[in-house]
Amino acid sequence: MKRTKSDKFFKRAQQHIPGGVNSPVRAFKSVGGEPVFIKKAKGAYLYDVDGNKYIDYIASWGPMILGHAHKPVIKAIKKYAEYSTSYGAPTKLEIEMAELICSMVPNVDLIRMVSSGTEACMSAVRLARGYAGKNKIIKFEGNYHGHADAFLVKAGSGVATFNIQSVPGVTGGVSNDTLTVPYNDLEAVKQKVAEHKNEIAAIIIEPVAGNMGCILPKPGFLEGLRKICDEENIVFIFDEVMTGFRMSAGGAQQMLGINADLVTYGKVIGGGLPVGAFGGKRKIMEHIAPLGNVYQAGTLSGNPLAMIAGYTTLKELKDNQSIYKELEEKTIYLRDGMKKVLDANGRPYVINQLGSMISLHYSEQPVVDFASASKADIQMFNKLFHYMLNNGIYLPPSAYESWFLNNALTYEDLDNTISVLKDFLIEHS
Ligand code: KE4
Repeated sequence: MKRTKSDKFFKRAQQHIPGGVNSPVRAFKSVGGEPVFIKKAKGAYLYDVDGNKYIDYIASWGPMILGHAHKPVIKAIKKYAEYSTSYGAPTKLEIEMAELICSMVPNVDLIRMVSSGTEACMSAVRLARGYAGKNKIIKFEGNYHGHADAFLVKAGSGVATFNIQSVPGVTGGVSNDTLTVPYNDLEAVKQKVAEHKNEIAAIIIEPVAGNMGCILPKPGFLEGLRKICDEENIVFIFDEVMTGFRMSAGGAQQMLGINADLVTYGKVIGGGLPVGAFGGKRKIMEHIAPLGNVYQAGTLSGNPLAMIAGYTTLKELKDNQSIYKELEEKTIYLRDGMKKVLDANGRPYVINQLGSMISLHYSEQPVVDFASASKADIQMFNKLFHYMLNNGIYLPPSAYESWFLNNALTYEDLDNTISVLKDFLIEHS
């Protein structure tokens, strides 16, 4: 597959952009090779600057759940762009967005808009600390909550991809207040809580992990965390930046039947424009400025174009919840098709899937936490990544990422993907 223009753009990009990219995971550092520069996208397909077409399993790392350039979203953005792009003053649109979200997700009385998932998670943790009057937080190895200092301790996504054990610039003072335990290990959490009695303000978790590949919570794990938080007066934060509005209209809280105290959102909530949000119980959210003294702010929070893109996306998801069933059926079809060719090939593998989140690991053991995800054959994944890319299928460029399906994918696209996997396995058996 010819990618001469991409290669040329990558060389030029590195003149003025660190690593030639504006987010590290895009750089192909872990899978090797050079990134593809995208010219446009439509539905389930990306088109690069050399005119190559790819079936898209990244969906911009989650947001494009309805497919790229979804007509109602584009139409709404074009309309609102005529009214100017930002005011820095409250608008009716922000009220409608907050009302829509609170009507879709359980257990959120008040919600604050921000411009990224990092901002949402960072603000939720500050709020939990301000509300509880305690300093430490527990996060899980391999979970990624954005690049705020407190989260860059044994994080997933790009931090795991680049195997960065400790991030320069994150001070000991900050990392001392971030306690980490293995995902799915309830006993380890109980022990950590006992070691730090009355010091822990919050437990923050990806209720379905997506930043070390897709990893499901074991039965009873989240329920056990809920019980610990109730008993120990700890704020339970669901990081639903990835799962929110993707697992179901009500996100993981609704799908898994667990109530968090605070929930963070991103990705789908903005329909591809920069939006994050954090929300939860009134008694906690009332500590956020200007109601309370936990300060949080943002010039472009609630930006009208981002709001209308997100509102249009969420409204379609709320009014057509069959989309979630369609997406899950497509993901299960892909899972079962891949299983069939992988079983025929005989090489050990694990596929984790829930809803429209899925990941493939070349592993002989179940992948239930960061340690087991790291033991998988990463090199084999990297070979698969490039084989797929050269055959017009764009997977996330890291073994430590979930794949994201969008509802514009057809069963023909899925069959194509399964067939290319089969060819790969024949060539690499
Ligand atoms: P952003 O600040 O990138 O909008 O969101 C941070 C974040 C928070 N929480 C979860 C569960 C997330 O998955 C993310 C961001 N996800 C990564 C992909 N795994 C973003 C891709 C990137 O870093 O470019």
